[in-house]
Amino acid sequence: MLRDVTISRAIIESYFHDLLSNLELDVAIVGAGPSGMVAAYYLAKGGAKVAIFEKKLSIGGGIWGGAMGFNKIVVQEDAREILDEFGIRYEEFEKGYYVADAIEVASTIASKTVKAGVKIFNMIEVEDLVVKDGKVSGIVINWTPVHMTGLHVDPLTVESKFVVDSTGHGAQVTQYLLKRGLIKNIPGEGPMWADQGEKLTVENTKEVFPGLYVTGMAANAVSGAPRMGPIFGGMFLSGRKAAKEILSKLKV
Ligand code: 48H
Repeated sequence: MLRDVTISRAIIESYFHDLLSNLELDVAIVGAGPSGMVAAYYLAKGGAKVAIFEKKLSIGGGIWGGAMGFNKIVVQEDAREILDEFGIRYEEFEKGYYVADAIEVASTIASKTVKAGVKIFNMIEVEDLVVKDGKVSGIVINWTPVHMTGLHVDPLTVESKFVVDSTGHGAQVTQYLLKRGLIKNIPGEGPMWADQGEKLTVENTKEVFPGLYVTGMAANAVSGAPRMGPIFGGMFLSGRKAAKEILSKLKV
């Protein structure tokens, strides 16, 4: 006979084992959108200990709805090799424009990222940063429902050598540094210009404060670069660039 309490014990023990073993990380990624998951995938493949903290119940960020709910995304030539790396199918619409199914993109990236060794914690919001001696050295986490209900409940802390702000349009994690006066300004993203937006997303993927990287739309918001609409190559390339740079710093 199945015992209800054994089911509960299995979940509690397994979950808290994962939480305890991810309290000290090489890299804590905030946000399980395309740029955050791709960064985590390449970091894990490179041997880093990495976890993603996602405030929503679902992972995938802005991938699922494609554009206006038409669940297709476009990827340009430069990023096609990342679709290939993940084994995501696509069709060439015109030379240099590849179209993929948003559901396949989100689910495949998520699956490969988890299987590469990344632990994804959903329903956990990063509500602040740990900053010591002028360097970001961890994240401050709380249950998303605590934030939603406005309950006064203190958070917990995760230590990490690097934090990646992959929170999308709001650059929510970098905002915590702005609020504390540790960085000067976050201009926010500019109006739509796909070509420039894509190039600048990758260019602006960088360490914006010691220990803190920005990827994807957060990189655009922090640098005031244009948005680009439903083309996702820049998000993938941004995640891969952050992973590459962080891996080389971890090795040093
Ligand atoms: C935990 C958090 C927190 C927090 C937010 O928006 P995303 O998909 O982010 P990107 O940058 O990887 O991809 C952007 C892309 O989806 C997009 O919006 C594009 C290309 N837009 C172009 C345009 O012109 O509009 O994912 C960010 C994730 C989400 O899942 C959030 O829930 C999560 O971050 N998040 N998680 N703690 N404080 N803040």
